[in-house]
Amino acid sequence: MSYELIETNVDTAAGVATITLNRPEARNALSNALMNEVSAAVDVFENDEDIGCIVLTGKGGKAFAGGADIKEMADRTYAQNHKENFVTANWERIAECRKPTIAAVVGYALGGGCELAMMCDIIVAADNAKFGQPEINLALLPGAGGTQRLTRFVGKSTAMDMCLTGRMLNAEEALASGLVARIAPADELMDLALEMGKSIASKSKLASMAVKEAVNTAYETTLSQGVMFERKAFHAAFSLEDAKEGMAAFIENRPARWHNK
Ligand code: DAK
Repeated sequence: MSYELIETNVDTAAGVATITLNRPEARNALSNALMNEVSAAVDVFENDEDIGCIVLTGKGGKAFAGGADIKEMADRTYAQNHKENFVTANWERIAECRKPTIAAVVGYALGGGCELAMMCDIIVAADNAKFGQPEINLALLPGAGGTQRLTRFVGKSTAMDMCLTGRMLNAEEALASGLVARIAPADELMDLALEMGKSIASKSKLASMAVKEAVNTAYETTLSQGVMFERKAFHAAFSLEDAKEGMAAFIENRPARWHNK
């Protein structure tokens, strides 16, 4: 598959695929065409049995993504948004990916860029990262889940601060608030993300998918319903050959060999 606005790379031995947003001259602004390519790449990697984790990053060192492409959006009308239901599937595709995803954020993750990072399962950030929802400065508001996901990550007060004033969180603040899982110097971030991806991909892929589904359920339901979901998933895990293998390998004091069954 060939792309114009993203680059993809697969480390077959590690089981990790990387998608790199590739419009550095526009701070990787998320045009519709670019998002279509991201979506297509996720389709490919989700269906590739050898891939256990997808890393999403941005090229150029200055931005993960500066947001949706403002130049492309500027002439849209309410009627057009309403008619076309301007929440196109390509924006939610990464959130719907069943395999684990990591956003590796160097520089700015603003507006749709922050929203795209939050659609991934884990965010890791360079020490120069800046997260923000500055749509208010355009007299807009976040349109790809920002008000909802950010509030769940950082709480109401910080989400309101960011969305109402446009203030950005730096990497340390993002780490402290729980938006980000780990931070690293900018030139070491991809190594960290790929190492995490390799670690995730080295586990049973079916078990990873079950974990992802269960953690995400915490965002969609009450505690007791979520615990019930987890219990059912836990019970079902015993039907996996991999779970039998994992426990046998522990008892026999040897490395496990996953068959993803
Ligand atoms: N869109 C288009 N072009 C952008 C851009 C963007 N979001 N961000 C940067 N660029 C372009 C700049 O226009 C400039 O282009 P030229 O002038 O060279 O042609 C080039 O990238 C370099 O930008 P700067 O000179 O500004 O670079 P700096 O490093 O000084 O600053 C920056 C980088 C990212 C801090 C700054 O460019 C900036 O503030 N950008 C805008 C940030 C912003 O307001 N983001 C929110 C956009 S609204 C939805 C899905 C998503 C969304 C909504 C709905 N649906 C599916 C319904 C999301 C909305 C948004 O993200």
